[in-house]
Amino acid sequence: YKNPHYAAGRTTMVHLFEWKWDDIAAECERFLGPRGFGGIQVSPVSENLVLWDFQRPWWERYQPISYRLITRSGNEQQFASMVRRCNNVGVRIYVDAVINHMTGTWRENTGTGGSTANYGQWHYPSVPYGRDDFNYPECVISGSDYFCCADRVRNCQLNGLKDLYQGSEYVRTQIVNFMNHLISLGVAGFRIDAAKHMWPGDLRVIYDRLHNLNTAHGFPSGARPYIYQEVIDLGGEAISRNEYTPLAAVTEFKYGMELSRAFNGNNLLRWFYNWGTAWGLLASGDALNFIDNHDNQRGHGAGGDVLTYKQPKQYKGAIAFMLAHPHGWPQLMSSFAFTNTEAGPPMDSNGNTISPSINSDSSCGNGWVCEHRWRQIFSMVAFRNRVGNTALTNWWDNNSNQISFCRGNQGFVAFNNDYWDLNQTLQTCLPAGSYCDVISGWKSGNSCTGKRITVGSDGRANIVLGANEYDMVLAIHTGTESRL
Ligand code: QV4
Ligand code: CA
Repeated sequence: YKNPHYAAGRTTMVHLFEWKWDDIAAECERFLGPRGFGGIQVSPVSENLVLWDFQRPWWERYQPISYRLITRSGNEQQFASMVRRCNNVGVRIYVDAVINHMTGTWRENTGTGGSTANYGQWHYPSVPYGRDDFNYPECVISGSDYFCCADRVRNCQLNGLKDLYQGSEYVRTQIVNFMNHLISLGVAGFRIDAAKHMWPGDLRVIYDRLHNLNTAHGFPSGARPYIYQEVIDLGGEAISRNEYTPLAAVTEFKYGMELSRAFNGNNLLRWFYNWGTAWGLLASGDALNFIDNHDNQRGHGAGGDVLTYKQPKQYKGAIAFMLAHPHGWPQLMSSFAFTNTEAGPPMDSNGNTISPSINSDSSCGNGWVCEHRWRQIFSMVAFRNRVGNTALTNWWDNNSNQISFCRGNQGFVAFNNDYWDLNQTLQTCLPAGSYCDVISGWKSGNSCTGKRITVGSDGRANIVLGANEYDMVLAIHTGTESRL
């Protein structure tokens, strides 16, 4: 369950938060496929409660009312067509599976596909679920429960969301059928929402009943779904993520927190010379790494204090470090712009999501940030694909916030988060030649629109990164996008 089953040479997934299925299919064909992205995490696919009381917040999608595939992102036919079109261009789809609970409010009881529920009666006729399928008697998880009481974290309600009893054979069957239906449609795996709130033993039973990935979508025979479990474990809680790593991969919240702290100027980049398990990170193969996610970019979940698109220079620095560094499987965030932390995606007065528009410079409009279309970010996806499994070597630092390192003889990256310039002759490990920096610009014919770096026969090159430059990163690599 720890292999993302990316198409050959691909390494990175992006969370297209709240995107519609038709728009994702188009984005696979026009951008993500050609640019070498490995996959996409999509927002929850199961029918959810419509919450006009809260002006259709983004979080209504975490309140399932049935397992019908009909949401603001589209219907089942649109979902199936998206998966097919994305797989056809080498981009995998991972579904955010909300299987811990159902809805959490009694004021509204209609779903995005017209299903109804009776929250007070534990009644979800479109599955169907009834009272016996939920943990009972009811209790709600409190803040202190996380530190004392693993059983309450798993058997009580997260935010009052009706808590399913995964120990039941009937409940397991409904969940497994839902997930196997998605596998038959060609998805490559799942994010397990709120995994901490489910018993590892129950999850193991569910995972082991999942079908192999669909060979008609290009997966090798016998391939198991990629599963990454959402467990926020920053230490000190009753539940440890180590209870989940024997099952499948786990979301690594420490990754973005530590890098955000450093790129925010609250820790020195020099200390990252041994970034990895020495810092308490999960083993590389267990980790789904990211800087921000849809929760912590807006103060939900593990909370704020992470870099987001709102601090672009530091954010691009942290993302570049993640993509240049060999540890773990990276995930990028692609957001809609927000000031209100509860607000849903750009929508019309009927609550229909407004599609991103694509500007002439390839950026997005209509309120969509599309971080994945920022050149400094998608160029580093290509960098990571290029350097593959090569080792990190030739770490250099100035005892402060200027660092550089090589990835084998394939790639070189430098960072300057000091308030003074970097101007040094450094070992790039690359074959002698002329390269275009893929951060300040791109290769255009035989010239560079940004910096040109000349690597000598000893592999060394003069590297300049001014403290006041637009970006704090410089990256060069072998392969057509960089080498002249
Ligand atoms: C409110 C009260 C409750 C009360 C309840 C009764 O706060 O005390 O019991 O009403 O009706 C929303 C509201 C929340 C409301 C709840 C039920 O914000 O105030 O409870 O709905 O109506 C997202 C949002 C939540 C949202 C939820 C459901 O973040 O705010 O709750 O969706 O719509 C922990 C977990 C971790 C979790 C994280 C947020 O360990 O697993 O909190 N992260 C995942 C998702 C996240 C999602 C959920 C889990 C739930 O990433 O996006 O929560 O599916 O750290
Ligand atoms: Ca639970």
